[in-house]
Amino acid sequence: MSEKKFNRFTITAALPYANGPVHIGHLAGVYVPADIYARYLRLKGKDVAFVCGSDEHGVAITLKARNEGKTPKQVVDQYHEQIKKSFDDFGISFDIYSRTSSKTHANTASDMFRGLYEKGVFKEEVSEQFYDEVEQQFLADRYIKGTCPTCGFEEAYGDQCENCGSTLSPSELINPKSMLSGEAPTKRETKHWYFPLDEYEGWLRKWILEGHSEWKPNVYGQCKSWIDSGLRPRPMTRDLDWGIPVPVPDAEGKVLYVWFDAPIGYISATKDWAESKGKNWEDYWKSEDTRLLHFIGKDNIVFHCIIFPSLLKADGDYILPDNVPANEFLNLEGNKISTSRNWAVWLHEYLQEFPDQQDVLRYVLTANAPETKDNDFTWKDFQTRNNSELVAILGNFVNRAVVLTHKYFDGKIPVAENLQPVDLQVVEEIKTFPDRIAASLEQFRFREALSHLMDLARVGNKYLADTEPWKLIKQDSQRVKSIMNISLQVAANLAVLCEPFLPQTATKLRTILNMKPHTWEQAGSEKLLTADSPVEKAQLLFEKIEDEAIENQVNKLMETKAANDQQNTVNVNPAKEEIAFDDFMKMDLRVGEILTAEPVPKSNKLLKFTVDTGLDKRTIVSGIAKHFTPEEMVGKKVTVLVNLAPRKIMGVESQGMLLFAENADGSLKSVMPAQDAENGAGIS
Ligand code: B3M
Ligand code: ZN
Repeated sequence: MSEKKFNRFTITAALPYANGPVHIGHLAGVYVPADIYARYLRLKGKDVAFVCGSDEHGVAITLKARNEGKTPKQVVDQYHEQIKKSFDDFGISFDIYSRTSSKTHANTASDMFRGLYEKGVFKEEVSEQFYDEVEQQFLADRYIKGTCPTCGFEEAYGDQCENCGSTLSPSELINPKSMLSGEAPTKRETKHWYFPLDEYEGWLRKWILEGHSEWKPNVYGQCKSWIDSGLRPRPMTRDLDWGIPVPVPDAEGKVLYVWFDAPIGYISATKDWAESKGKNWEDYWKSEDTRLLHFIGKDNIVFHCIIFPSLLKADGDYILPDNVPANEFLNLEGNKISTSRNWAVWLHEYLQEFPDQQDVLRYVLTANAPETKDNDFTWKDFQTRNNSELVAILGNFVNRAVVLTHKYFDGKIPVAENLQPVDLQVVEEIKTFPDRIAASLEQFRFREALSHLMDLARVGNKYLADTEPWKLIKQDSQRVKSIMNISLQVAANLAVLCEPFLPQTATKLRTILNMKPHTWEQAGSEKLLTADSPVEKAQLLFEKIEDEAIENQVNKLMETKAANDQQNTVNVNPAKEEIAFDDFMKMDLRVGEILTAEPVPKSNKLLKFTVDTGLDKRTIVSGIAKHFTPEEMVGKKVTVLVNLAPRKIMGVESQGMLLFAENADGSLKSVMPAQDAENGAGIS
């Protein structure tokens, strides 16, 4: 497919929900790679529409508004601006950053829905949905919480368990509760418009599984497993009061499903952009010589590869994505990034702490991008990559080339003459880089592309180290002229080729070298800079990051962790139902002392104790082997429930129970009476 001749590119980047700021996971997964690609294409002189915008509908927004005591509109207005600014700050070069609350979008999405409706594509169906009797409204999947049937996590959402990752439907939850009123939801009948995805299965199989085997394995694999497990009709409408009203008769109180309207946001954004540029938007969406690419994270694959293309196909007039280079997830210091748990590096906070160092983050996130598997961001790695790669390799090379030119030649680019084999070899090497980097980019291998770029800086460093101009300058300044010229040409090539990855650095480099922007095709030459023109005084491209700055970041995360843990402990297990005083008095709790302790054979959980209860010495079995060793228990005072009916556990009769405290993470802590409490003393 990619050999096809494309004259135009429509590049989309997932529309972030306007319900929170953006973090490094967003950048690494979607926006940096999309931006690298768009910038690269522009440098190649291609016609590019790079579009994005805020996703402002759906339950993600209404839930946030509810939690913050705001209206959905207040929420999206606030975050839209913040997100837009972060993207700007990090040089994400969208041609337009739009929003799905725009007029153009409401019209585009409504027209699309109506068009499909009039073609008879949708099936109307009445079904039972969860309903909150107190709040008098239907409940979206995300509004229902309950116990996950797979892992037992009690806070699973109706559509997904965030603990084990399984996809759920609300009716699978054990003990479902409405998040609005907290009551158990009832079921009521409601009508919705379904898109018959099942009818597209054959077509999808051909189009993706046969036609797009070049897609990244993680993307292709996910598509295949969806298609193989059978596709079902999907409702394209929802009972909600926030979104685009369903534009057909008998649809009061219903809005378009956010995953119907959001991808259409790409089209409406393109329309607004085209209009402002005097272009025709249809060229970018309906012309076979346009290459449509969706940059997304892995959780959006099914929507962009299966559902949205099927809708476009049903409409009939649109081109389909030629590739969907989805990334996996970026974790942070070993844990999943989580907005609700504040386990993230927020872009606006990063810039407060590392002002003007956008490119460092872009670099690290690209070098460590989760292209084929989930990856981990650590502050230590961030520091190392900055100090030993950006500073030591790229920054150091440019700095030496510029400083020496000033020292020896008054800051004027000297002429290269009588090139020696060592110079010619560098000239030959320079020529290979544009194609090398491009080949990786064309395959969406951004990490590899970036490492090629750094190799060019390495070529420069090695050249200086091999030729040692500082030793030659006294006896052969003519020779040094050539060396400095070639070195600066390497730097100039770096200025062009680093632009997609490190746009801020590219600008700085061009300023230092007094260079106009060049195209990708012009790079690869040892004649980018003209002899005799001046270079500016050296300015450091990157600065060393000290341990202290890194420790601060790590400490900040540790504080977040501590706060989360504390919150967890407070939140564990809601109170049990009330009991009468007499019920409590039935329990005979005593101070006991562990006399002996040993593991129960064939069990990795159980320990068997002899306990002096003051009344007698008896055997008690307790499931604490994962938390305590037998040795550490001997001699300890314990709280014992002595009048619990005897039970046989793994063949051993246990006469009573030892009491422990259980933390939210399941770890057990002793509940120990004071060491001088006497065995047999009653606890009440
Ligand atoms: N807002 C979901 C997400 O942020 C969604 C993407 C829409 S892309 C059309 O994961
Ligand atoms: Zn689960």
